[in-house]
Amino acid sequence: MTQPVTLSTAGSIAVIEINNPPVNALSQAVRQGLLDAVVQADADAAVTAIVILGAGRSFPAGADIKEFGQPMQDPHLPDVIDRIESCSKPVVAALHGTALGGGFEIALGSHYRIAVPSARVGLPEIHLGLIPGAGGTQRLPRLCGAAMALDIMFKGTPIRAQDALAAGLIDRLAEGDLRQAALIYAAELQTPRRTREATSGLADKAAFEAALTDAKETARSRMRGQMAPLKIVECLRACITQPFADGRLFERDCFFECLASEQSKGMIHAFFAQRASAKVPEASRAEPRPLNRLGVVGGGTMGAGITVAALNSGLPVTMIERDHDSLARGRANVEQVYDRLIAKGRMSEAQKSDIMARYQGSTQFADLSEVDMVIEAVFERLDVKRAVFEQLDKVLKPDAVLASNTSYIDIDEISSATNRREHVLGLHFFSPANIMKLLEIVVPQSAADDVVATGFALAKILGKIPVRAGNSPGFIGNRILGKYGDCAAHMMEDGATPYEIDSAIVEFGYPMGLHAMYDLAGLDIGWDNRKAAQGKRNPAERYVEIADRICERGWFGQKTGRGFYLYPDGARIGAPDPEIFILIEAERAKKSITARRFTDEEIMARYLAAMVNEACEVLREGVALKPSDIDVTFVHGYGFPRYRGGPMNYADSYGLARMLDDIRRYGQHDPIFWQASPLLIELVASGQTFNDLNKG
Ligand code: T1G
Ligand code: NAD
Repeated sequence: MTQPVTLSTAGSIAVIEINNPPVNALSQAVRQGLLDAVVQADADAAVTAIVILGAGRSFPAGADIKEFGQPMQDPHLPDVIDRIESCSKPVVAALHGTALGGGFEIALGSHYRIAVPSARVGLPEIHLGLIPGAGGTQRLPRLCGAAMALDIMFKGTPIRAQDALAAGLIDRLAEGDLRQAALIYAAELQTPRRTREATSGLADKAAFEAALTDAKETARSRMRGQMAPLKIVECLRACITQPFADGRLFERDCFFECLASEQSKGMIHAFFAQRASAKVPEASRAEPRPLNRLGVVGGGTMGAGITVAALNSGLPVTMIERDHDSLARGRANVEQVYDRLIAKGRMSEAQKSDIMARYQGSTQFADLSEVDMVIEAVFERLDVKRAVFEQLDKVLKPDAVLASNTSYIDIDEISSATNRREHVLGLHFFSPANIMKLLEIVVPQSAADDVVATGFALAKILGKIPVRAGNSPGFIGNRILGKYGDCAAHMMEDGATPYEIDSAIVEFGYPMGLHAMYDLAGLDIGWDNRKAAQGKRNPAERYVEIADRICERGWFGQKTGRGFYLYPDGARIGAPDPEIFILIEAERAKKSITARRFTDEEIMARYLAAMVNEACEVLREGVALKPSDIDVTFVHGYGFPRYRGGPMNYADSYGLARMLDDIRRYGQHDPIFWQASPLLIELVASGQTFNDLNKG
């Protein structure tokens, strides 16, 4: 078995190489190997300096996240790093790939840092509900001050080597081979330089304090309810008020507090769920087809967003619209995104024209004859979509992939308009498509494996988080949204206001409430869908008409200045609308419903029970392959708070038996709506959890 850490010498320089693929995570074996190697090299009189580097694609990308949740084994990383820092000989960390978390903390504990220009460094622990726990909160501010340190730890996004150099976090950029450059650098060095003794970043106390105050406000306003950001602020306060050793111990306590929290468990679950959602049977059975040129039909809200996402990823795009006016609007929708970035100083005119050089617009479907994939985003009407697919069938090359961005329509009803059904799938983006990370890849039975694999390949190119969904009405996300949306409508008709429901949802951790989200997406989409489903609805099932009444008035949300909320003068945040209260009261009166009070707790219990119960049906029917795919869908597409891991992870912590009891209790008043899913009943009976299903 290959040793995860090797020690060799090049002349008088000791080289410690970490080799634990794929990202050199700092597992127990790596920590032990590293400690042993450092002690040995430090004790070796022939050694004048030490270089630490990573084999393969990267310097260590952090602690081994897979070890979290198990008892922490010795040696602990902070102790290993303290030993590196106390070496009597200069230690150089040689960085490439992504030196993140504990990996960057090793670099900060080393005396000197050299990196290839493509390297990136960062402390992304906040994305796992954690704080840097191996000295990062104490060493980083000593080098770059509080403001930059907080920026790095709060954003959690890696910074480029050049920027790290400019901030004094890296001492040199390596030209050519990193190992060679590091050996040359190490040979020049005489003495250790311990970061724990650095003071440059602590000098300006007023600036430090000001940064802490701002950070506290940011934590409260933009990371509402999250523990880790506040703990980071406390650790930086310790950094400037206590000796290094005490600050480091304080950091350790805060780290373990975060590690034990439900929030961290939720975010670690989300980390692995996101990686698991990309592993689908089709992609393991077939290679994707070439994807060098994209076509997009429709330049409206979604077509333009998809075009921007593709252009941003480097793909050339041909957009097709019905007529020249619509095409001009489509191009304007695309350019508007870049013009806003230019206005904010985040893009230059030159960069915009480089990107737009890969854009082509046309009203002729024949101009799609060379594309590898087409994504259709025209009106949500079956007849319009079928007409488009008939034309695509005539002009596309034989191995092109055809995709629809439909929100609800059966993919089979679209693909049957062609003679190449096996080349058709659904690619359901979320608005705004150039921002939202989720991509629901809808797999009809007729789709060929390599077509599905190509959908997942596109997700990787666009930097999207893919989830495989079966071809069932509303797929995973919108189907489940339909259910908890109905639950919210029931509560609204029974006495809760849309604003009370939204405030309970926001309190739970969502960025916005359900009715505010409806107003943002446009109430007309749901209305079109309800009208289309009218004939198919079970007459015995409860139907709330409040939203229909609103739409009948032409109130479609933000785009019409009012919906559930009022948006005076184009406001982006809505205000409660007195007319909505009157409208709801009238609907209650029609059904002789006496309004009653709903607590936030009851609102969320019903809301989440409806969500999870329908999610069980989605699982039972195989529309989703595993519960964690549903978690990924709601965290990255519907605003479910990431620190709760997703609805299925949340349900496991809430207790499936308790949720089943809730559903059965609600079912006493509405047995049709609240039919407990047989899968939920089975899991409770067998004492299993959704996480057991994830493990397969
Ligand atoms: N531990 C264990 N496995 C990891 C891992 C880690 N830190 N990072 C990645 N993997 C696995 C991942 O699950 C996947 O496995 C494979 O590696 C490739 O990853 C003390 C406490 C490095 C930017 O948060 O951000 O240090 O699916 O598909 O898109 O203060 O992975 O193939 O089986 O994501 O090229 C802090 C997390 C830890 C970095 C590469 N570090 N990783 O992205 O590949 S906490 C992080 C990433 C910490 C200290 C604290 C990304 C990446 P599989 P991938 P990628
Ligand atoms: P939109 O009305 O903003 O844009 C539709 C565009 O399609 C219009 O510009 C129209 O000119 C064009 N078009 C219509 N018929 C055409 C044809 N035959 N050939 C070429 N272009 C044609 O609609 P949208 O919101 O972008 O929705 C498009 C699709 O995406 C729908 O299926 C919708 O359900 C789905 N979707 C919408 C959202 C959302 O939040 N808006 C989210 C996900 C999916």
